[in-house]
Amino acid sequence: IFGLMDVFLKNDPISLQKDILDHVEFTVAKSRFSFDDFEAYQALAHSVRDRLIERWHDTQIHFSKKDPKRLYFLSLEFLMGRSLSNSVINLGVRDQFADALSQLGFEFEVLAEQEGDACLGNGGLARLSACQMESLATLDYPAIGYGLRYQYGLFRQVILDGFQHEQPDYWLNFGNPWEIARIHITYTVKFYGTVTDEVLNKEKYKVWVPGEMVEAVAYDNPIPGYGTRNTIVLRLWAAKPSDQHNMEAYNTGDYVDAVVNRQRAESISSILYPDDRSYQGKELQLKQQYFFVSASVQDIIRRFKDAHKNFDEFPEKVALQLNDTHPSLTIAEVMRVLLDEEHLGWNRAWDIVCKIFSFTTHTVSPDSLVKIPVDLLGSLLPRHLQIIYDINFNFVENLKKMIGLDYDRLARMSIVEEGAVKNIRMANLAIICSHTVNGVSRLHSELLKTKLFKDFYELWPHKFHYKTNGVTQRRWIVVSNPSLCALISKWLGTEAWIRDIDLLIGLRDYATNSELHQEWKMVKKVNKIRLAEYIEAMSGLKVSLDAMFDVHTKRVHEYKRQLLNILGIIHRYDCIKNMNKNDRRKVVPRVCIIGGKAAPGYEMAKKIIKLFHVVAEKINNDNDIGDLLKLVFIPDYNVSVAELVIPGADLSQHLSTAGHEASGTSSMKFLMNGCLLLATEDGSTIEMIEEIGRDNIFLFGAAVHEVPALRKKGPALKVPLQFLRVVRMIREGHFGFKDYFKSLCDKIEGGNDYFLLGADFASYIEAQAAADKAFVDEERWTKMSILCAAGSGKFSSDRTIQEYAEKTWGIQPCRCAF
Ligand code: 26M
Repeated sequence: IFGLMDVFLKNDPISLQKDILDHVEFTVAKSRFSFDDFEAYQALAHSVRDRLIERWHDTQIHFSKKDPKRLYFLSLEFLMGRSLSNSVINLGVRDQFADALSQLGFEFEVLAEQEGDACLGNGGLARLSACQMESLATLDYPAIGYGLRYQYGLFRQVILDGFQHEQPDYWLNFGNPWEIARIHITYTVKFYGTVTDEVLNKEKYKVWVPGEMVEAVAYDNPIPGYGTRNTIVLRLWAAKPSDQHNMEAYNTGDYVDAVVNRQRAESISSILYPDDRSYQGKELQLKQQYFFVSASVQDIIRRFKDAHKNFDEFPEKVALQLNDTHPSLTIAEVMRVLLDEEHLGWNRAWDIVCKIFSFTTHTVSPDSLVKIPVDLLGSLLPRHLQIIYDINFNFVENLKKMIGLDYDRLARMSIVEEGAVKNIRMANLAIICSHTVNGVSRLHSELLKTKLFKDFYELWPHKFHYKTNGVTQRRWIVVSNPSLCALISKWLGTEAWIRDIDLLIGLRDYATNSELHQEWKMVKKVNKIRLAEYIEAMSGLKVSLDAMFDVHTKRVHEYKRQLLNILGIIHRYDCIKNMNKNDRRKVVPRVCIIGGKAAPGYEMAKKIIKLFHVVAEKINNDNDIGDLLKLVFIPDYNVSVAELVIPGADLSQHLSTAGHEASGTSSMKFLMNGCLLLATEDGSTIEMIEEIGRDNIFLFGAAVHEVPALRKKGPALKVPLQFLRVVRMIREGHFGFKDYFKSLCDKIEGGNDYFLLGADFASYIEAQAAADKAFVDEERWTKMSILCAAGSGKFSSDRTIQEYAEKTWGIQPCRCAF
């Protein structure tokens, strides 16, 4: 079954076994006659890594030769998850490795489970970055990702007694075979100090004399494309002490203190900040952002200068993508380097800056726009503050000419927010200096234009665009749902959809084919069994495979309304309790699965997690209920858990109050896996309705334009009696912890219900009933499920990336020969 090509490429089972055993002996340093699963995983990973390195070198050489315009994707967060399965699939050697391993007495799937997740991000934004990197590689774009190599990724969530506790995620403890330390690629990053004037050839220049220096070391993470030799890189920076760090201390003779102090430099890249959605002006976080920015900009400029004599061609060769405002100091840093180090002069430097930046925002809420206190910025980065002031001065002067002396509007648009504490508005800086501002769905873009960035839209309508998010079908079907993958390829008669997702639409032709229905149901069953086994291993709970697996997994946030789900569950429970035996027989059994992390400081989100647990405790132990309703909380939800949960879901919930979810991307993964959606008309859901049709999704709730009026009603807002009843059950201690949940109840009653749970409750319950009704009609359900997957093509990140490449970045594929 293995061809000559495999032998030629040393991808035949014999060569692979030799590689693996060599790594067992020389990399893992174990006897090749005795090693356990984890050691086998390590050796396997290193064999894969060797192949990644080969291809990556070829890709680098090819890019250097062709010198195409490159995309630099700057993000402080990447949620990569595991690498093994994705890598071998994209390299096209999965079956060869599986075969080699089985001859050695190991099972590929078992070894793959040994790998821990790389969780260098919080949620949607970070996982999107990972999907986009994979699509960039697959579509042969010359791109490089830049990020931070946090020692501690996102906290591990542990549930004790129903409460969330956070534990550090020391993911590097057992080594990381997927990175290559580039100890010779280092840059010095400066902090603090003063700015002085200096004269050179009669021109005045600013010189920044730093007070502290830290070294940035590159760690390269190869990202292989699928169906191509191209392998691009995600370069992550780690901080290490600089030899020049605080020389003073050595001179004063305090040697031991000086060495200990040096070590503190490493803290800059030590921890990922958990999303608190309100920037608190933490110095370490700003330091982290600049550390990342400075190292990346030095690397980008060095690479450009290696191939070019001057900066004339810079805008034709470099595109910088800012993933939200977190990396927007890059703008000031590029200005600084071009002015103070390359001596280009303000006009030329500014001209270049205006041509190279594009900015994507991932939020709808004005509160989450990052502001940096001027004092903090001025002390840490004195030269950058000057540059930002200069950019702002020019901007405001020009603006006055265009809009006149409308002081309110000038104040709103200024980069500097005046007030008791002066702040730098990073979003304003990013919009002013970028040629393009992208939203992440059509609805999001409309909200940006009419609300969040209205003033800027009116000034520069041509800057505002959107690229609806997408996810990669390689990870979210091929890796995570092999049975569905095989089924799709069989019915389409080709595997080409793995690179060309539009082909999925071909499944529509078989939407009522009874043979496909049988196979489709089998695939879902296999995945439900896998999920049920996981649930039992984790919680001891046995769940019925006949029940509807109803999944609600995402970061816990009030706007995402996990609370609405819980209230709905209580309502369902209450209804069952009040039924007679006969009616109970008609109830559609459900397994309600919730998973997600709450930010450590987010009190209300943590209460929601606890509420789910107390309700689960009561319902799961109620003998009247049995298999009719079971509640499961999946702890520590992350990428690898998602890969298991999503394929096994019958129904998934996306309940954000309309106008609050910029896009949402998990819904896309569920859709691709033939899971039906119960959702509000928000974010990308609106575009999904267009693709799959209104009949194939359970919609509910107020539409975006109705939300303001509902909110305005306050205490006069009509809410259904059932809603009041379930809230009262919590309030009166039906599930215990009466006092603890008081504030939670207060927040959704008596006109305080900002996210409109009461207003949407009746409609939510109706949509749930519609889902129940559809589920018992197996043929109808299966048809809907097929149509969901068939219509999911638009939501591939391949489409998103192609749009960015063509319309925003101006880059072309640069394919390396096989
Ligand atoms: C803030 C302060 C301190 C530390 C971290 C943060 C922070 C980090 C990430 C704040 C927000 C962060 O991400 C926002 C985010 O994930 N937005 C989501 O982006 C997805 C991809 O575009 C969208 O699908 C979601 O709708 C959007 O909520």
